[in-house]
Amino acid sequence: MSRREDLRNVAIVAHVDHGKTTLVDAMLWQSGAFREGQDVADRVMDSGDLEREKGITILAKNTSVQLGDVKLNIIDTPGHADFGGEVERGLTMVDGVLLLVDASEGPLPQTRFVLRKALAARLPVILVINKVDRPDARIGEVVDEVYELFLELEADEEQIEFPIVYTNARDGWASLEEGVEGSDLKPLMDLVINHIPAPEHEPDHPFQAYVTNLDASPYVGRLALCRVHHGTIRQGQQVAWCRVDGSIENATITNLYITEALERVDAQEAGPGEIIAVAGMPEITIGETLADREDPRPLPAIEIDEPSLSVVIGVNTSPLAGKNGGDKLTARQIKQRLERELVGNVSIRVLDTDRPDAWEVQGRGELQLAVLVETMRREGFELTVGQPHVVTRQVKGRVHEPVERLTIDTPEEWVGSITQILANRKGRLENMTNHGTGWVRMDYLVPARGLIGFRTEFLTETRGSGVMSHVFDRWEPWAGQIRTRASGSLVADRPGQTASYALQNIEERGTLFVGPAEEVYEGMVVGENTRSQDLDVNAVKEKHLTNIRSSTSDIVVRLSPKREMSLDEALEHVGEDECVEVTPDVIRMRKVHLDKNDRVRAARRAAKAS
Ligand SMILES: Nc1nc2c(ncn2[C@@H]2O[C@H](COP(=O)(O)OP(=O)(O)OP(=O)(O)O)[C@@H](O)[C@H]2O)c(=O)[nH]1
Ligand SMILES: [Mg+2]
Repeated sequence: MSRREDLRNVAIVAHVDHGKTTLVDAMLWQSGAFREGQDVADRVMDSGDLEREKGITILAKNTSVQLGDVKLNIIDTPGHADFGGEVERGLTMVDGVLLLVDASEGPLPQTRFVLRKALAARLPVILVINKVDRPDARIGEVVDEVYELFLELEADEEQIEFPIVYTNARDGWASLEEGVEGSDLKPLMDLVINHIPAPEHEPDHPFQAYVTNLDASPYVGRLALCRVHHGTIRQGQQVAWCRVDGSIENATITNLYITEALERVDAQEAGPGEIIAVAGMPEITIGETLADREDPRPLPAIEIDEPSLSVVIGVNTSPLAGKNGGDKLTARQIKQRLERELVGNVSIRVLDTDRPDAWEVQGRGELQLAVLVETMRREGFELTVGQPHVVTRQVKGRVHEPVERLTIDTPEEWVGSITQILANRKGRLENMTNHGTGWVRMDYLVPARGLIGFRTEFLTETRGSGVMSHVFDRWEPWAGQIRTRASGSLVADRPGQTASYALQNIEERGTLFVGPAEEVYEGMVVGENTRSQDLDVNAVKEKHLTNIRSSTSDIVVRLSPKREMSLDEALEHVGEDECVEVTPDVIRMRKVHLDKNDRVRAARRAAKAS
């Protein structure tokens, strides 16, 4: 085996918001990737529209910095559990990881997930304790918790001997000693070069590169992002393209790029260990291998975790379809768009349903599916999206369902009520730690089903102060019936424009999702009923006019502000017999069956079936 001592490939992995992208930013600045005074956005790697809006990373991206003679390729991965597929793929490109842990929050569910994957791939780990500047930092405890996590994940001795570095990514410094402030990130960069192994390759091995990601260029079309494992590739070269279906085709590398800081630059050739982007194969997809024409050796496909949640996405069937800004309304357009998504997004699946205008889309979680729907909505699609369901599978003849690991941080006073709610949702308390700060951390295993709609209830219960996160953990036998939402819906009983007077009466029943002068239709959910059953309401009734007509009487009506629901919230909220109408302008919740009689009939059928 030979080593490329002039190269290092590392991925940054962590729970959401622990500071990965901020650290990459600081590394880019300090390695001179930008000119002094250059206008660079904060967290420049989070370049997608939705990424900037939500303040989270959604797609893994690679960048590089030059440290003396060594080129360091860095893969910034998303920390949100729903995008775990991106992390799993990112890990196949690198020779080690920086495991980032927030100095106050400590290891959380996604920390466990990414560490488990890194250990399984036998990648060396550098522990980065970030945000050491936080006033509530508890560095010593957090380090202990990380050791415990390694033990729980059955790391062997070699793996447990990881170096630790303490950082303040926001101010851009690292230190090898706890409690000692550093001046720059050099200690971290040196550690990376010394501890992360240089890429290894066999000098006589025929060329082999593995496709782990896709991108598109307006000039050359589809780009395949690959890690070269062995051999060298040149611009214009003929290669064997080993496809996922097992076939092997000839292809020409029309363009070859490597990454320098944030730029993709033309390269004449690239050698073993390098991360490259190539063009020339419009249908290339993730998991394929580029190999030597004379001696093609495909690499085995990476196994990534199965989807655990599904939603049905179909054409907008509401009476207001086409009136809210959408220009992509047909089943054919939706189908083509979903097929396109499949190409670059290996952690989702699309299945046919018994309807020609709706498809079942499976993914890792509500946010991942919501991001897809949100992206489509911005492209001008109108859709009907059903309630999320868990994906089940048969194991030894028994139905199994996904179980999630849930971590909750909450002020002490709400522990009782949260325990109660999670017991109803079939959660099992695994561990409870009282930090002595008035806050308690609880670790649960809960069927994924039990978490649908939980976030809203949890936030209401803790007056918005609680923090929760969860990630897929295992498959377990079906846990039996779970009743998730305690409240019913307030359902409009006729179409028209909402009137303040009518809404004022309805408001006494619960919370409104609509304000005055909004278009509604029969079967649309206009609010949440405090009671558990649904209630049909007239939201368009005008005040009965008296003889003396007062034009101001309507204005005097004071309504509490309606509850605005984002797409993810709406998806969490809707019940079994409800769905979400998604258009570029508005998001509405509605009954699957809009007509009252149909609804009653469907409910009777459902009751009989269960
Ligand atoms: N106090 C403090 N805040 C930090 C530090 N590093 C990052 N942050 C803040 O933490 C927040 C999240 O930072 P990101 O870099 O987006 O975190 P991330 O890990 O990339 O998040 P995801 O990609 O969504 O998983 C931002 O508001 C940062 O400013 C730090 O060292 N100290
Ligand atoms: Mg990030």
